[in-house]
Amino acid sequence: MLPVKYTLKKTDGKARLGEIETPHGKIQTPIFMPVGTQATVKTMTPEELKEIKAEIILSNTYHLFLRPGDELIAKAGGLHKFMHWDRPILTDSGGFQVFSLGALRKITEEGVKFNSHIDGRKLFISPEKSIEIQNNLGSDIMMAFDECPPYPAEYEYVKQSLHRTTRWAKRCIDTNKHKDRQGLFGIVQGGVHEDLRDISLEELMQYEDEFSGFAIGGLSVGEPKEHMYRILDYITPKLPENKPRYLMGVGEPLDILEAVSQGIDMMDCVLPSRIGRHGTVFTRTGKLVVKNAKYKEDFTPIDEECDCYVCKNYTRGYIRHLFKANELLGMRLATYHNLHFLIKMMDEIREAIAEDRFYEYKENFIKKYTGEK
Ligand code: PRF
Ligand code: ZN
Repeated sequence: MLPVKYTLKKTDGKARLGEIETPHGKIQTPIFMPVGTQATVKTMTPEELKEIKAEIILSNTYHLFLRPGDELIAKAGGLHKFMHWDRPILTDSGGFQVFSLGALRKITEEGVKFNSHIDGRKLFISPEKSIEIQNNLGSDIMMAFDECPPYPAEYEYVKQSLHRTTRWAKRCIDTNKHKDRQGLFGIVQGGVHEDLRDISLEELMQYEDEFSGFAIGGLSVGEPKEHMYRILDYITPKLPENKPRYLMGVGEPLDILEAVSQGIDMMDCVLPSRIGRHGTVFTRTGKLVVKNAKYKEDFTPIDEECDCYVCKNYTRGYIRHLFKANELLGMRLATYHNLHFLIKMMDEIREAIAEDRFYEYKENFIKKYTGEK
């Protein structure tokens, strides 16, 4: 029996309402997962994450392996205990982070050699090593160690790379020593090519029974939006119906709506917290740069329609002042509101699917968000 179980509760078109059971509790899908790269969702305490109803967070193998080290975290009793978060955690495998951070890296069949972005140390991560680290962290959901080719990339390269990702996935399955308490997701690659996406999925399906879910990787890496939407439309409906479907690294409200309408169940992105720390906030009528001078004497909340702690108690003018004065509270308030915005949006999406009006919800949201008449 796999430790992570998916129940499909209802569909509305291709959109899915479901529930995922993990060793640290249940989560309702479709869901957005805040990112806590360094064993912390930047600026947020776990209590605050619970206040905004975060159900699961994501963390990173690559960063925690480099610092403080997965063995130290194992000594502390695992990642949940170490960071004081008792709800589900998903860990990314390190593949993507090695490729996007390590300037100097060498990929071979065995794994990836790279230099630490912190102190330049020569390091090596293989599929086996990635799973050993994730086993030490004790996450509920582990990701297979994959290669995410850049965009653009040669067709032949993407093809060779996806075959290697399949071989690596098998090695990940064989290494997992906590099959009873840590689920493993396979990652479909293949870039912007339909035929390559088919091959990747078909190869991974040899191990269907060993995977607790399937992710779509290799998107949102700089390709035009139409490519991402085309591939999502093409491949998502082909993923197994009885397992969660996770689109990696996507968190723009409009992309979330598109992904859900193709049948995606899980998403994550650093975007809401990152833009928040730089003074940009989501509102129902689009993003707003609260740092801008035009909000100097604006004593209304970030978003009139938002019922979060920040919008109930603070004004744009005050938050702008905090950013201008380089006060840390500005970053905290903006992050809090942005994460609340996406989590609330997912709540509304689930309610809309339950009531067979998701596509109407999507259309209304887009109209308002983009200012279309
Ligand atoms: N692979 C892994 N993590 C990821 C990606 C991927 O392709 C992406 C692509 N958007 C984000 N995070 N392992
Ligand atoms: Zn708010």
